[in-house]
Amino acid sequence: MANLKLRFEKGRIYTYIGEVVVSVNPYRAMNIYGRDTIEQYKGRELYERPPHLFAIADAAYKAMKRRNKDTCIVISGESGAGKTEASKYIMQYIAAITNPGQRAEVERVKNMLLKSNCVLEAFGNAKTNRNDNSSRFGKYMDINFDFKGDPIGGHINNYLLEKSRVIFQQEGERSFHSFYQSSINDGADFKAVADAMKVIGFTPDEIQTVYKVLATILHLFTGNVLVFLYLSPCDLSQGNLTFGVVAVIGVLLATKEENVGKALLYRTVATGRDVIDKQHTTQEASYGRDALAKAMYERMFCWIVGRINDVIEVKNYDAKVHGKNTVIGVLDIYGFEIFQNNSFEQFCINYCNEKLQQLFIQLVLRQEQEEYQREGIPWKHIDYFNNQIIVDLVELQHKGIFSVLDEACMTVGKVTDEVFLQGLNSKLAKHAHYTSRKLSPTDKSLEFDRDFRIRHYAGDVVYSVVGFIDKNKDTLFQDFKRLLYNSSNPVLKMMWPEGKLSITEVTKRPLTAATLFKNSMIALVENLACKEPYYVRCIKPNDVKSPLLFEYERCRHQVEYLGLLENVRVRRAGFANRQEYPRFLQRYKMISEFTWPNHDLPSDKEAVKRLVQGCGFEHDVAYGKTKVFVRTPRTLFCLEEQRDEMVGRIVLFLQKVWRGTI
Ligand code: AD9
Ligand code: MG
Repeated sequence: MANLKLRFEKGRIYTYIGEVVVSVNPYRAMNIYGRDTIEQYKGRELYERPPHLFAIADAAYKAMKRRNKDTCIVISGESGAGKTEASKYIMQYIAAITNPGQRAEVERVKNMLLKSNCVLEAFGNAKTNRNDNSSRFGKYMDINFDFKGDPIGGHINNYLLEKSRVIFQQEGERSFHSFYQSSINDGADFKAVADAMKVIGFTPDEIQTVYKVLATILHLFTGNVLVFLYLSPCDLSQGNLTFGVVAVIGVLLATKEENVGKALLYRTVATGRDVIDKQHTTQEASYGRDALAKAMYERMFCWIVGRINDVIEVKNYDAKVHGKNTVIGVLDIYGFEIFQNNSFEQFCINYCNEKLQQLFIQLVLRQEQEEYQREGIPWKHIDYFNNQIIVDLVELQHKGIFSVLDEACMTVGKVTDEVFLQGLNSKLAKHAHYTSRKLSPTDKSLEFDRDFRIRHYAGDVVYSVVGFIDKNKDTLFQDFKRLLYNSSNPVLKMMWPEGKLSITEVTKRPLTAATLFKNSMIALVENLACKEPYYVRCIKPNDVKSPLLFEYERCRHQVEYLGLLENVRVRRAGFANRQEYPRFLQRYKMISEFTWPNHDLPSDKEAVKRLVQGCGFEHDVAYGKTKVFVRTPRTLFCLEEQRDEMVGRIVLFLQKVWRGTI
């Protein structure tokens, strides 16, 4: 903590724990990402330069290029800690160090990858009370490289967009940036997004359709549609539709005005052979309108991601000709968050963070242990808090919160959020990480039939069950799907293929939002686990976005729950640095007479032993099968200093030789 604080105050926002970069959000522009800094890190080993994101990016790149490994960079930390910014710097670094041959196709791919950020942020980020540019979706981007180490394509996976933001925002928050980029303040951003979309290759029709969808959503929430929903349906049947807004929506969606009106007020249902129009209650109608707005936005967002993927995907790659195609994956998700009111979305976001924390525990400890075993170095186990218990609480089959929620949603008849809460209370009463008011009657922070609390790895969060059932079922009336599918705008039609089904065709019950999200998280973790991981752990120094304030307690809490203490302990009990023998020799052979300029010992391992003995560092070093392990960084710095000195002397000597003075 003292170290992080001191470094933060000196503007050194990055610190290593082994190969993990800890980053403290500086909340000010730092002059450490320019071309000159990039040059300093390019091709260097991690410990040769001060801690930096670029060093991690370079390490991942080198592992990919030298050893043909698929790698991933996992960026985690709570909301506003700096994950998205870090992911962008990493991408910029990779773009800057690749393609020395300036191949046009590679330049194109790089440009697309960088430009896609701007578009995705416009549609998937929003101002929240934690972060002015908060990611409201999870993003995992693979960058594919050819055998030369140049980017040849990529792929983006997006995870659960917080679409409810389209219809409701907490006080002080905004909807997605895209809705404001036509106003004065966001004008410049609008232009950047419009340009980026053009560069990526969205056609003018596609771009127009995107704006039409945004406009439709705005119109759905103007007073007129609210009034409209209270009107007598006979106005509709008599063709009395004088309500401008519905007409406008008709034009925007390239469909008939009366069809829009009808879809908002009626539901077409098949009863046996008959097809009838059933009129909505006011409540149903307003539910339908909200669902329409959310679904249109989400569908459009996924479509945008899909279009970007079309453009960046690797084409014409023949592994037989070009060698293995390797990837670096960059993960930037929504961080752990606690708001005044926490709902289904926060629950999913926080569960996602639990999953990633679990992965960190497994990989950082497992990898370390495996390496010691492989190399035959003695190792004693270090204890840590394992959050698997919370992951299970959420995702376990039959017993977990998602299962209880799905069960409640399957119940026939009227299901309420309270029924769901009762289900939780009866199944989870004994769980150490779960409480509700019913189980803890005197706890005033919880409401009786509304709240439950989870003790997350990163802190306690009270969730309101209100809306869980609806958000999980995520129903959109078929009528809307048909309405959009039957639009004469081909782009819009394409977004809604399932609208093709006729009224009498029975559709399978779709998977619930929770199940879809759970499955996507499990797949994500599997994907990350089979790559060589690099970690960036972001810390938010204060809640007021100040560049000066290092709130000690706030940071201490994050250091603790991110598992950085255990991380430090593992590193301390283990070895700060390890290098393969030939590599170690190559770097330090000039500091020993036994190894300079070449050694005549039976193996590089023996030579390294001689070198280390000569320097008097045996007590701090262990010899594995293929690698030498150095316990403390100080030893490494000593070696580096001696090396620098020797290199200086050698240069002087050579200069003299050249001048003929020797
Ligand atoms: V969330 O979980 O998506 O809500 P992030 O992604 O962790 O969150 P983000 O990267 O968006 O946080 O950072 C929040 C803000 O902190 C940025 O908008 C910047 O104003 C500020 N920030 C973060 N990192 C840096 C940096 N390296 N240099 C300067 C930074 N400012
Ligand atoms: Mg973010």
